Amino acid sequence: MVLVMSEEVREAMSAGRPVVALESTIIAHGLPRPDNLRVGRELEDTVRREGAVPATVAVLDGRPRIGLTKDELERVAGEDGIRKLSHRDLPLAVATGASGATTVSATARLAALAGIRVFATGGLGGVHRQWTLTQDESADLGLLARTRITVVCAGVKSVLDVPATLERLETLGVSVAGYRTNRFPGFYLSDSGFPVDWRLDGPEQVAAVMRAQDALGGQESALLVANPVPPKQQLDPGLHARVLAEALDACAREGVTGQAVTPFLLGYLVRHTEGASLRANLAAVRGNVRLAARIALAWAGK
Ligand code: PSU
Ligand code: MN
Repeated sequence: MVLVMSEEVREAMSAGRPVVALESTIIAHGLPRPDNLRVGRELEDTVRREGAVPATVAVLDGRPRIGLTKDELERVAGEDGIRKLSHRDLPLAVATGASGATTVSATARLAALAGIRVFATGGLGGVHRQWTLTQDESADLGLLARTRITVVCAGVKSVLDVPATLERLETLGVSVAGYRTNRFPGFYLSDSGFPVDWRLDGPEQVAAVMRAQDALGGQESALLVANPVPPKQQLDPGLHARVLAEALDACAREGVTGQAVTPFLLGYLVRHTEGASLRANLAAVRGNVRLAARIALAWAGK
């Protein structure tokens, strides 16, 4: 087996106990140092407090890891040159012995390979604004169209073209539901301004949808549970709109492209909102991790 599972994850999996996969790109490239290490640990502890086992995913020295030790998490958070790995990068990283943090697409792929069904992140990747010029669409979408996993997220990142991303999710056949809301969440914002067709109101109901996916068969697609950041903890919408417009300008002006676009925009927002975007991002991720643990418990029948 090419995967290396931590002892904690291996034991939980073999006992049928609830496990939640966590991505590592948010730690290595989505959050500023040194806060990122503390957040990585805190998210793992949140999963444990809810009664599930965290499986933070990354690739170290060419070995895909499902669940990290303390030292391994430190490497992901602090190592210079740690790469950002999308699912297409996995064979290259494995064969060349590279180390990298995994995006939603790579984490979902490895988690599914390990038999983990529930996964928490902040905001998904999607269709970037200016898609007609750049064709920049995150690999997250295509991968989730063919991976049977439940992803708890605060919608898609608000730096993206949200309505275009919702259309793509529909075309690709990815099931999407709001968690206790009929509005699609907007990552830093509780409401993206767009509706969502389905609403789920509890972990048991989410688990029932997962069972229905399996019973119906067909395309091995994901279920997105879109869980909004609480309105009191969201980024001020006016500030968000203003700073995001500046960030998009700066991104175009500086010629940032490819994998660097998302970290550039998120970093710009952190610096130009005096950390308010970071606080909203963290509030969203914390809520998602907690909900994912509860869904994993319901799924495991605990
Ligand atoms: N959510 C966050 N912060 C992040 C990301 C998600 O709160 O940094 C990461 C995820 O790993 C996601 C990636 O898969 O950004 C998308 O990058 P791209 O747009 O290059 O596909
Ligand atoms: Mn991209």
